[in-house]
Amino acid sequence: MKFGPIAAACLSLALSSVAFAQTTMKISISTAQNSHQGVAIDTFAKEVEKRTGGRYKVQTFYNGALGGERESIEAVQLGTQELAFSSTGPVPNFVPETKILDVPFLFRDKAHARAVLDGPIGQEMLTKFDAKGFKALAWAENGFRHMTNSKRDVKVPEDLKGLKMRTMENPVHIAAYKGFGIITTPMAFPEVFTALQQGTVDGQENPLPVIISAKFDQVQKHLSLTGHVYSPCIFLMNKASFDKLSAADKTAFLEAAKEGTKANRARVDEDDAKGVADLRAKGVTVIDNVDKAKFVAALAPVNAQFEKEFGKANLDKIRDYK
Ligand code: EAX
Repeated sequence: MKFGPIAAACLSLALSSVAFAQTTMKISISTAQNSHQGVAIDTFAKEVEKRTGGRYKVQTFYNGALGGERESIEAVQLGTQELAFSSTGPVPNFVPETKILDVPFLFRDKAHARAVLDGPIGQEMLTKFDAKGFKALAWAENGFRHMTNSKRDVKVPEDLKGLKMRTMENPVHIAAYKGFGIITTPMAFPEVFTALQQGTVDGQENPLPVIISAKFDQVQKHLSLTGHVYSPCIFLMNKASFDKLSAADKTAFLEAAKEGTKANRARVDEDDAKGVADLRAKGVTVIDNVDKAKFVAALAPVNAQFEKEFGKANLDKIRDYK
């Protein structure tokens, strides 16, 4: 069929008006695209575009391109960035109710942590974000955090004494690590590799997926599988941006986040399964038989503080959750 010039003009106008119907939003992470966090936002972005019929497109940014986690969360709260995917490290500065999740040795294993977050305790906690200008779309996962440093093997808590360690900007972590005698330096994640390389700090602590994707084996020779804290991640959206969505699109964003979390958790499991062998092959000394009871005992004074701050009953509710 041949189009006359007028028909062709109408067609191109109609097509271009379809193009105008698409809204682009930004989401950022502080790790590389090839990581458990990268796969989370890539899946999320794909699912949003598919589930909204292309009405929404999510532009993905990696490696702290839009700033560290705290800056990105702040930008989402202000509305200068619609979305962020972040560890809960800096989150207590915005939503203090989440602090309890950072208490060391609170979770038995990933299955326990995922069950708590996906169950009533975690779902109720997501509602606390609304009053602070966020829509928390879904919990996701960073993983169990382990200690790395450039100085020495860490087999017992005493080996931590005097180490200069980078920490997240998280009050619970800072108090706990001081309890080990660590000299703590809170720092945004994008600065960590350089700080380790230059020796500004001796070490840091992160889940295997982060240690691997950030290539910390290039600047850290000692890893101890302390698993001292379980670190969730979270999909956050600016509340006003979420509220403007139609009911169907709200569901699309929430479902897309759930798909992102599924892919994220699968990648954490993959990285955890092969991470130690990979790091050993790269010359990292891995202490994989840490006596956790000794590390728990070393934190007894700090834990007494946490029980006062959060309530023993609330901590036990999480600890005992099946
Ligand atoms: O990308 O700041 C941190 O250590 C967090 O684990 C972050 O998610 C790393």
